Amino acid sequence: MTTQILVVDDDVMVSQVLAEILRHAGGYEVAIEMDGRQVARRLQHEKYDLILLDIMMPEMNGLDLLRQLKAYFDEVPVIMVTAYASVELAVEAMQLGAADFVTKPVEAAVLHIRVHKALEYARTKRLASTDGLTGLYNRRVFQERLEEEVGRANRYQRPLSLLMIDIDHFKMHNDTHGHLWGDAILVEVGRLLKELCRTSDIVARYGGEEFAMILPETTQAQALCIANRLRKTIADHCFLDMPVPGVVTVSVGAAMYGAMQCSKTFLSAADQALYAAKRGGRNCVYAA
Ligand code: GH3
Ligand code: MG
Ligand code: MG
Repeated sequence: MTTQILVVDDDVMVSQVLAEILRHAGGYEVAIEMDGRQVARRLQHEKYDLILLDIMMPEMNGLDLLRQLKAYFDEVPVIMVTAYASVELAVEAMQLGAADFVTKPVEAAVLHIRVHKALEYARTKRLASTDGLTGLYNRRVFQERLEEEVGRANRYQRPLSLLMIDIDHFKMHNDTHGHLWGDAILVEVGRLLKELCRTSDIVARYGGEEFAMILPETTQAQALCIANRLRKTIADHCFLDMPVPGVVTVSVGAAMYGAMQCSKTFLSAADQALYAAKRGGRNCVYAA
C-alpha cells in the first residue's frame, strides 16, 4: 500500500515543490490542501499516514491546527514546515506534539530523511500500542488510558463507565472450525465494536477473546444502552458468510465509576458483572 501524505500550505508554489519532491522519491501519494480550515474535515473522510504542515497560513495558524490534529488525530505524525526565521515556533510545535520540522527552502534530501524517520517512528509506536490481530489498542494502552480516565473522572466529577466483553463459547468455535476461523471472528468482533462506539471511547483487546471498552462521560444507564446495542448487533450479525445470525454472541459486564474508586476495583467490578452475565446464561448484559 502506498503511503498517503497530505501537504498543507497556502502557498501554491511551496506546496507543489514539496509534493514534487515526495512524489519523486517514489512510494508516496501526495495530496495538497491550501486551506488549513479544511484539514480536520478532510481527515474524517480520508486516511493519511503523515501531514506536512506550514506554520504560517492566513486562514488558520499552523500551531492552532496542530493542536486540533493532536487532539483528534493523534496517531498521524505531523512535520512542520517553517521559515528559517521562525525556528522558535518550530520548537513550540515540537512541544505540542509535532514529529519534526523542516525549514524553508526545503532541501529534498532533508525532507526525505525527516519523512522516513517520522513514518518509522509512527509505525513503531503503532506496533507497541495495538494488538496485531484486531488493530485495537492492546492491554497496556488500555491500562494507561483507564488510569487517565479515572483521574479525570475524579478531578472533574464526571461520569465514566467501563464494559468488559467476552465472546461466548469461543473455544467451541476454535475446536469446530479451527483457529483461523476463530481469528477471523476476533477481527470481525473488534471491527464491530470499533464501528459502534464513539471516537472518544477507547476500545481494546484485553486478552484472548475478551475486549474492554472505556466510555468517558457515560452514565450507567447510557453504558447499559450501549452494551445492549453491541450485544444485539453482534448476535444479529452474519459472521464470515455464514447465512445465519446468532452463531457468535458475547456477554457483557458493565460498571460505572464510583467516586474515589481506584482503577483496579473499577475493573474488577466490570469483570464480576461479566462473570454474572456468563452465569446468567450468556448473550446478555449485566451491571455491577
Ligand atoms: P465462555 O463462554 O465461558 O467465555 O467460554 P469460552 O470458550 O469463550 O472461554 P474459554 O476461556 O474456555 O476459551 C477461550 C478460548 O479462546 C481458548 C483460547 O484458545 C482461545 N483464544 C485465545 N486467544 C485466541 C486467538 O488469538 N485466536 C484464536 N483463534 N483463539 C484464541
Ligand atoms: Mg469466552
Ligand atoms: Mg474469556
